[in-house]
Amino acid sequence: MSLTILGGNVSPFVRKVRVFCSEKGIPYELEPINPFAAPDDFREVSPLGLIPAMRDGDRVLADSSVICAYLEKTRPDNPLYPEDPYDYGRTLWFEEFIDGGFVARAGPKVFFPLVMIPLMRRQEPDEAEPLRVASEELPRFYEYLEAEIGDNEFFVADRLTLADIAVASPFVNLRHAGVAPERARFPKLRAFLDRMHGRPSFKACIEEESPVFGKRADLVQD
Ligand SMILES: N[C@@H](CCC(=O)N[C@@H](CS)C(=O)NCC(=O)O)C(=O)O
Repeated sequence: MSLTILGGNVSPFVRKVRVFCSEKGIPYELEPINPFAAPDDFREVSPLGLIPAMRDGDRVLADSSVICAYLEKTRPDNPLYPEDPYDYGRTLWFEEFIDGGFVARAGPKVFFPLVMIPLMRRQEPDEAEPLRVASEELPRFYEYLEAEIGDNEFFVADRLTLADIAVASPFVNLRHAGVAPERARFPKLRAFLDRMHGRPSFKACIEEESPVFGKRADLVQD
């Protein structure tokens, strides 16, 4: 069956699914959808009106977590969910920590005001509040991730899983916004992000997005 992912490339949730497909070797097409100006029939595929959604032959599904879970069952090669029940649970936990906790703050409070609103309104960003959030509210998420990655290469089961993809994805948005965890304070998290963003799966997304969304990326201190 031919797989289509519906959504805009700069969404961390769309990127999560695209990287997941790429790491598993699943071919797909990306159908660009702007969720804020979606065609009328988009809600038939995504009843909440959110991206990503997916078409697989005549099957449709929405939500990045749902889509990844479905793809793992229908295309089991190169598994990205661990077999062990606790490792499996921890993989889902990291996905939730990021999607439900971190992105809920970093997206609307940092990425949108620094990147999306200026692009849409063709104006310079008002930096004060998003940079305050970045320096005062995001570090507690970094602290947890720094402790959890420790000296490991991956978050769970000593191998690449959906947990690593879910964690690394929204940090691409932060990088586009010129924001990253301070290397001196969060060296293990930064090294993890460098490794993940250097994988061909993430690199392809970053190279595709950067010309439009990555104008502030040079502000990130290396
Ligand atoms: N839980 C959903 C979240 C999807 C989501 O929030 N997508 C955003 C883009 S990053 C969206 O479609 N926003 C449009 C809106 O809020 O109307 C998932 O994992 O797919």
